[in-house]
Amino acid sequence: MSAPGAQGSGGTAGSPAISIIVPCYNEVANIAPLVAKLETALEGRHWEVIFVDDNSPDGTTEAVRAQARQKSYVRGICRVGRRGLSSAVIEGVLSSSAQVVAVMDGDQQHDETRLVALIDAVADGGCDVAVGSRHVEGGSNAGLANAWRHALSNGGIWLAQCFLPVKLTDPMSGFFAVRQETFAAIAPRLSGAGFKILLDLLLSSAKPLKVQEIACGFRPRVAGESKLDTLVMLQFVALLLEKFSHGLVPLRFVAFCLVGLAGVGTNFGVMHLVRFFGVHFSVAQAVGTVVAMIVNFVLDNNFTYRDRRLHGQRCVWGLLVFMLVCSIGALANVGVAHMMYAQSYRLDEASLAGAVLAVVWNYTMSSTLIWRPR
Ligand SMILES: Nc1nc2c(ncn2[C@@H]2O[C@H](COP(=O)(O)OP(=O)(O)O)[C@@H](O)[C@H]2O)c(=O)[nH]1
Ligand SMILES: [Mg+2]
Repeated sequence: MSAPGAQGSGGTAGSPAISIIVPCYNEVANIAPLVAKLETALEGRHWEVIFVDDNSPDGTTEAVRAQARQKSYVRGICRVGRRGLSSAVIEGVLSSSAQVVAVMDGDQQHDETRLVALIDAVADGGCDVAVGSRHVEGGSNAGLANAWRHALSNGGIWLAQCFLPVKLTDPMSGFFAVRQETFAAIAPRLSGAGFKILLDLLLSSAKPLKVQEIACGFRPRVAGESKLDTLVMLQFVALLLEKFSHGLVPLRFVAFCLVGLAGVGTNFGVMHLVRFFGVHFSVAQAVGTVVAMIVNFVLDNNFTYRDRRLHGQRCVWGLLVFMLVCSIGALANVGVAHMMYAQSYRLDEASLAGAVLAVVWNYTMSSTLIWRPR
């Protein structure tokens, strides 16, 4: 089989044989240099690059459009009111009609000179996914910002390897190639949350994917900032949990429960603070509950449902509905616990059953009434 997109084989009519999918958020200074690098790396191939930008405030969208106006092989998808690396990649890949897609970061950290090797490894039929690895001989992760990032990366790799059905030295890599139809077939089962789309792909495939690793360097960032934060790390752990439980524990539910725990802590802290000023327990507890609900709403709006975040008036309306939903949840909690206790269940069993019911109720209502999928 000849290389995909080689001139004379793929021709230049119709869609390109290769799509490079680049998720990007606030990468304005990196767009034009990356396109120039791709032009050199993929010379002689019939390719396109698809930037998937989440309406970055720094002008990334305009930078992509400026390139696309001049170059037919540059395309851009701009998502409004959405955030997320993995979901951006999914939409980019699904918008492609190429034979092979390659995913890479938009900050020039991935070594574009390895693209051809990744693409050809997949197109030759030798593997389902070719992964740019920083941990096979010849690879390097020297571009990680500091010792903390190295430790995080190594810890994440170790954790991911415990769950993976295939042997892989760098499951956290964001640089890989795969046949478009392979990705599209797995897409409905992908979790789509967080940063780790390769891991999501490998864990979501019905049959283990054949993987080949290709040594690859990882450069330091030259412009812009990393978007990896605590939430992204939590999303990574939740992704593993979701996949390990075969979808029984959805990622969003794990996040919702974690936020709920923060709410319990808030309620407790505020109640004690208010009591400190000599206020009656019932009043102090009521103040603690209201503050906890507001804190929970803000955390859920920014983390759990970050991709469906409410703004402005919808945010105020959402908070009111959230407080109503949680109040009903709390009543149901007390009611069920009381009923079970009256039927001679043990105190902690009754209390746990009430709490579980309330969490499931709050989660279901929040997901359907407040943060509806758009
Ligand atoms: N569309 C989109 N791209 C994102 C988002 N978060 C990160 N990215 C892009 O994903 C790539 C990797 O992110 P980066 O912050 O560099 O991660 P790091 O290399 O692990 O520090 C970069 O091109 C980012 O611009 C997001 O929420 N939406
Ligand atoms: Mg980066």
